[in-house]
Amino acid sequence: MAILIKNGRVITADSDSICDILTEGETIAAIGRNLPAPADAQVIDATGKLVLPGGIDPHVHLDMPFMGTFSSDTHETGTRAALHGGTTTVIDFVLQKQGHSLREALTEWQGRATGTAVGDYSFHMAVTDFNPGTREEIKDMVAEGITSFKTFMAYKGALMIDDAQMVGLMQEVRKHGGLVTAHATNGDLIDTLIAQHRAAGQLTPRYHYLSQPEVTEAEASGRFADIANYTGVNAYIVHLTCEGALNQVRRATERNQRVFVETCIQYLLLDASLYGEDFEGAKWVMSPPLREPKDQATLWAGINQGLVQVVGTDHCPFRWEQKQMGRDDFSKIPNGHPAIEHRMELLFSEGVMKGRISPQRFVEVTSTNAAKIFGMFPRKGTISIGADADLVLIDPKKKHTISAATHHMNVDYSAYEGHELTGKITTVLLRGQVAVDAGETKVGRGYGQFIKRGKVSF
Ligand code: DUC
Ligand code: ZN
Ligand code: ZN
Ligand code: ZN
Repeated sequence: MAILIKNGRVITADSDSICDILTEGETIAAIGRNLPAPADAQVIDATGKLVLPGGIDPHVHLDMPFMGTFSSDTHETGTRAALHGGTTTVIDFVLQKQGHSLREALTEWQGRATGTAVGDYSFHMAVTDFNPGTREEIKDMVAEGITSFKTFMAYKGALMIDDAQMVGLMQEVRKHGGLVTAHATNGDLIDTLIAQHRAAGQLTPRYHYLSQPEVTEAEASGRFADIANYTGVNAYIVHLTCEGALNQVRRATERNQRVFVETCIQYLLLDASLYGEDFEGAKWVMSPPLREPKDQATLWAGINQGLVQVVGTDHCPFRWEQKQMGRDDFSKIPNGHPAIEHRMELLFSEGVMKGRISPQRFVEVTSTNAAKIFGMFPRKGTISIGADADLVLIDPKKKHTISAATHHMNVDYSAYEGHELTGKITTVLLRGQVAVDAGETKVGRGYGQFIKRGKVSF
């Protein structure tokens, strides 16, 4: 089966030209002007549209047991929604249970994702209990194509590791050529502030935000960078939100250390004014919380300075009824918000169409950089001969409005309800198949494949 995409403006991280793309089977077979259509080819006219590499969201939590419930998108519903928004590959988090092995956790996640995912997926391994047994399993995970290891510097008692475990993990991961990532916030400091607010009867969602001030993130980001520098491991900070934390990364670059940085779409576009006096703010209770306009400005600048390489989502949706678990106590609100479906269109509209970032920068931060950092390049993350035919067509002029009434995520509210966007994704290909066209899903449950990953190639 071949598909010929004609006359699109084809954009990669290092090129921008009007041309045709021919796919053959699952991959790209030819790129050029006036390519002839093979007899069996489906022809798609992309005149006036942008053609981009399929999006990669390296930070999603699907069907994840967390804070006494499960995130509400399964691997099926979450990857389907992702496809509608041009994200063809996601990297989901496997969570080791403290006192248990990495293998047990991996088997559990494989059980939920295998044969159900609609879009392509991979896994990070979250190491929540680093001990002599876990140490032995690191090489096994790398052999499985799981080359990135997530750490939590917060959520004590469930997910957090201490600095002793962090050093040990980094040393082991370095030996095997992997990458260590961190949810870099100071868990002890946050837990103290939470306890103080609860003791004072300050229980609304706004106190979630006030329990995680900038210092909690800046301190942990600096500590993570320092320990990574000492061990020499490849390091990546997930969901970085604020100026203080990015300044720690800037400081690391001054000693010629490279620390990769991901921010998430919400930290660029939303701010803490959403945490009002009532419970409505629970929609945006996530960790870290939304920040200030000055932090948004720092993050946009960080993208253009090359300090922030990736824009993900930390997609971790909970239905409104699940959010009610924290109706009387902000610390019990399941942390997370839905975004997997709208990352690309939001960033395109607010970033590219408003002139904050170039189309090529857009491709870098939504796809190419994640493919390189997480060991999937050039199979994923670019448009080149032999690469997977994962392609996104955007009509840059088409306007639309985000609403829970029309989204595909399994959650009954939208964090971006009523946001008006310019630029609509019209067609998405995944491995040479039309996966989404004009709002309709064209591939089914189980079409998504597990993507084995290699080493950093950034
Ligand atoms: N933050 C969230 O908001 N949800 C999932 C985990 C996390 O770190
Ligand atoms: Zn080893
Ligand atoms: Zn996190
Ligand atoms: Zn997360």
